[in-house]
Amino acid sequence: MKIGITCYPTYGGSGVVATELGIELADRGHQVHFITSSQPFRLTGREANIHFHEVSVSTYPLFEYPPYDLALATRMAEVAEFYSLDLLHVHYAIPHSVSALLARQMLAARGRTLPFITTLHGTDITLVGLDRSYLPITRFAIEQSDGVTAISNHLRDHTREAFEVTSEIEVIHNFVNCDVYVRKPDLVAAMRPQFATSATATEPQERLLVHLSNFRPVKRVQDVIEVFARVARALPARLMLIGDGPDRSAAEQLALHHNVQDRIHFLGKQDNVNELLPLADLMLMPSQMESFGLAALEAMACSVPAIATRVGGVPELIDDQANGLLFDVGDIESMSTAAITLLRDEPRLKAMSVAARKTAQDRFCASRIIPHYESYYNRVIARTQPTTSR
Ligand code: GMT
Repeated sequence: MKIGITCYPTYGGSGVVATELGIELADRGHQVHFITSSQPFRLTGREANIHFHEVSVSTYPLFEYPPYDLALATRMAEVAEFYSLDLLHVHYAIPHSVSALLARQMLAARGRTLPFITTLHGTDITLVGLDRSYLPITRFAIEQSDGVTAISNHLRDHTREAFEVTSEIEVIHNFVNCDVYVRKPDLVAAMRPQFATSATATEPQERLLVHLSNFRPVKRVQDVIEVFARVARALPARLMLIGDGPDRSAAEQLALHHNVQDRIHFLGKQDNVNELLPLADLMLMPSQMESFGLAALEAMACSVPAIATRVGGVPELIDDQANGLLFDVGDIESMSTAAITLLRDEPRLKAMSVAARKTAQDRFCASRIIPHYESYYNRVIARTQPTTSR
C-alpha cells in the first residue's frame, strides 16, 4: 500500500505512535509518505520505503496567523496525486482531520479517490476538542473521516459520549517494538552506574525511578517529585526525569524545596529512551488523564513496572497489583508508601517486572498491532472504492 501519514512531528505520544507505525509499515514493504511540518524526530531520513514531504507555510504581512491547515491540505492533495496514495492516515484530530477532509475534496473534484483515517490519541478529544472553538469542526471532521480509530476503549467511549459521534470507531491500542524496547543486562550493567550506585559491602544499591513525559500540567510532574522526595527519605534512591515542557521549572523548584535536587537527573528530551528506561526499577506516571499511557507501555516492555493513576485507558494496560500499581489522581501518600514497600521487596518487584514485560509482549507488541492497522486500511480502501459501472 501507499500510505500518507500526518502527525505532530515533535515530542509527544501521538507523534511517536505515528512515526513508529510508519517505520513498522515500511519494514513490511509498504511505501510510507510522512506529510508533516518537519521530519518526525524518531526518523533519520534514511529509512527504506519512507519518504518525507515538508509542509511549508508561507507568511504574508496580512496573515496574523499563517494558515498551516490550508498549506497542509494542499500538500496532502499534491503528494496523494503525485504518488498515487491509497489513503491518508492522520494522527490527532485537530487540525489534521480537517486538512485531510479538504484534500479529499480537492482530489474528488479531479475525479480521484482519497480516503482518510483519523486516529484519536487523547487530548485532541479530552482537552482541546472540548474547547467550544474547536468542538464543532472536530466533530464534523471525525464524522466525515472514512475510518476512525481510537487508542483505547475508554477514548472510543468518551468520544461517543462527549462528541455525540455515532460513526464506528475501531479501537487499536498503542504498541511497542518489543525487540527495541527490551532490557539488555549487559547494557544495563554498563550504563546504570552513571545514574545510580551499585551495592557495596556497607551500602545497599540505590533504587532508580523514572518519569517520561512532555511535562504538561496533565502529567502532574509535581506529584512525581512529591512521591520521589518521600521515597528518597526512606531509602537510597535517584530519579531520572526524561522530557521537557511547561512544568519543568516548577518541578525543579519543588525538588529544591524538598532538597532532592542532587538526587534527580533532569535529562531533558532524549531520542533513545529505549536505552534509558531499562536502567530503572520503577516508573512513575501520576497523570491527571491518559487515554492509554504509551510511556508506561514502553517502560513495561523494558521490564519496568509503573505506579500510575487509575484514569482513562490506563487500566487497559496496567492490571493493578499484577503488572503495576494503580491509584487515585493526587494520592501522593499512597503512591509513596506503595513505591517504598515495593522497592524494599525484591521478589515482588521482580515478579511485577516480569509480568510487565509479558503484558507488553503478549498484548501490545508491534507484531500484533500493526496487522490490525493493515487490515483496517484494507477495509477502508475496499469500502471507499468507486463502483465501476458496466
Ligand atoms: O500526553 C501526551 O504525551 C501527548 C499526547 C499526544 O497526543 O501527543 O498523548 C496521547 O497519545 C498517546 C499516544 O497515543 C497516549 O499514549 C497518551 O495517553 C495520550 N495522552 C493523554 O491522553 C493525556
